[in-house]
Amino acid sequence: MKFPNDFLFGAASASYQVEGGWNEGGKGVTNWDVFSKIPGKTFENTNGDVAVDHYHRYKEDIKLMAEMGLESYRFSISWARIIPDGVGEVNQEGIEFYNNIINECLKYGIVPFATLYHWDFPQVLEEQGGWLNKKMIDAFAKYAEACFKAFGDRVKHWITFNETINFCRLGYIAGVHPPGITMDPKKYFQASHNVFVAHAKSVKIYKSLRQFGEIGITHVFSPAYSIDDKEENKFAANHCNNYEIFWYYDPILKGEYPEYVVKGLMEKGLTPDWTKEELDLLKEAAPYNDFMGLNYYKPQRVMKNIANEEINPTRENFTGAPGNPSFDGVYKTVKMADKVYTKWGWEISPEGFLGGLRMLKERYGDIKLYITENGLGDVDPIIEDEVMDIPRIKYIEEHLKVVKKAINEGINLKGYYAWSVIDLLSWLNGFKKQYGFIYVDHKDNLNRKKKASFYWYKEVIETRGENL
Ligand code: BGP
Repeated sequence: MKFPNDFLFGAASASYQVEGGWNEGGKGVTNWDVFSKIPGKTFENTNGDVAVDHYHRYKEDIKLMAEMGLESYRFSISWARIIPDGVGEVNQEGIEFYNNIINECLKYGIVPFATLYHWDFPQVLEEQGGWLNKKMIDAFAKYAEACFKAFGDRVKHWITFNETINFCRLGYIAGVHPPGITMDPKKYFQASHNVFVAHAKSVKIYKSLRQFGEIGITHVFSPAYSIDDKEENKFAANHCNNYEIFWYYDPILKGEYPEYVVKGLMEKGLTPDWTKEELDLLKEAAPYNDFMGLNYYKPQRVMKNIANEEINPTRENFTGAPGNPSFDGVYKTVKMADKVYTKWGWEISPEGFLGGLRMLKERYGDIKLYITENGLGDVDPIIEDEVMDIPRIKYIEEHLKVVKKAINEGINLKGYYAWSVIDLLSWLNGFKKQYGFIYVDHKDNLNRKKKASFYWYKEVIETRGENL
C-alpha cells in the first residue's frame, strides 16, 4: 500500500533550536536566552545564540529539504521576533524573516506547518509571572492573531502550543526548564490551565478570521503501560494516563477536564484558579479544534511507587529516561530488562506507539491526527566521511510502518513529521544528541551534509512509502 495522496511526509524544527541570531532583526530577549546562560542548566552550557544558524542559512536549508522531497516543514515562530516585548508593537523585521521562510518553502511546494509556541517567549513576560499570570492568555492571543494576519494567507496549518506537559512539568516540578521552579504542583496545574485557555481563545480568533486553514495543538504522546498484570500496577498506569494524557487532551478535544483528575486535584487542594467563563470557553472552542499533533518517541512502563521514592529534580534525571516517581508519588516509570533503549535511555517501541493510537481512537473517536515529532536521538557514526545513521533509518522505518498500519485500521492520520529535519540544539543535551537527516559540522563552519537517512527518506517520499 502507498500512503494516501493527502498524507504529508514532513520534518520538524523549533526556532530556539535552529535559528540562532538571538539578538538580531529586532528580536526581544527570551526566557531561554536567559535560562540557558545560567551555568549548569544545559549540557556543556550550550545555548541557542547561534544554534545551527538557520536564521542566516534558511535558504540553503530549505533547498536541501526540497532536494529531499520533503512535502511539509514544521517550524516554530519565535514570539520575541514578532512582538519583542510580548505585548507591544509588531516588529516588521521579524515578520519579514518568517515571510522569507514561508515563501522559500512555497517556492519549492513545501507546505509550511507553523507552531506558535515552541517554548521560547519574551523574557519580560516570564518576569511578570509567565504562565502563572493570566495576562499571558491575552498576550498570547494577541501574538497569535498578529501571526494569523501576517502569514495566514499562506500558512494553512497552525499549531498553538508544543508539548504543554513538558514546559509546565519541567518548568514547575523539575525546575530544569524556565522558570526553573521545583516541586510546585499547584503552579504546574495552574500554568497548564492558563495555556489551555490561551489555546481556546486563539482557536476562536483563528476561526473568526475565516482563513479556511486548520488549527490544533501538539502534545507529548507517551502512553503508559503497566509493567505487569498486578492490579496495583494497572491502577498506576491508568492514573498516569489520566494525569499525563487525558488532563492534556480532554480540555482540547472534549472541552472539559477528566473527572478523575479534577477529583484528585480537589482532594489535594491543587485545583487551578479557574473561572466559569474560562471553563465555558474551553467547551466552546473544542469543536473548532481541527486536529491533535502527537509527539511520540517512547511509551512509559509504569508501576506503583512502592518504596515511596521522592522526585530528585536534577537535569540528569529529567532528560526523558525512566526512573522518576510522579509528582504525587503514586507511580513511577521504570526501565525493563526485555526492552530496547536509546543511548539516552528512551525506550524504542513501535508497538507502544500503535497501542497508544488505538487508545486515542477509543477515547476521542475520529479526530484528525498528525505525528508532529518522532525520531531517534543518537550519536551518529561517521564512516569514510559519510554520516551512516542506520539506526535512525531503522527507527523511522518501524514507526512509519505503524503509521501505515494505523491508517489501515481507520485511524485518521494525515501526516508524519520526523524530528528533526536537521541536527539542532537539544534543549538539555547540547549538540551531542543528533536527530536530523542533515548533519551540521560544528568543527567546520556549521557546514551541512546529507546523511544516509536523507537519501532513505527521499526514497520513502518518492515511493509514497509503498515499500514499507
Ligand atoms: C520534544 C521537543 C523537541 C525536541 C525533542 C527531542 O520534547 O518538542 O523540541 O527537543 O523532544 O528532545 P531531546 O532533545 O531532549 O532529545
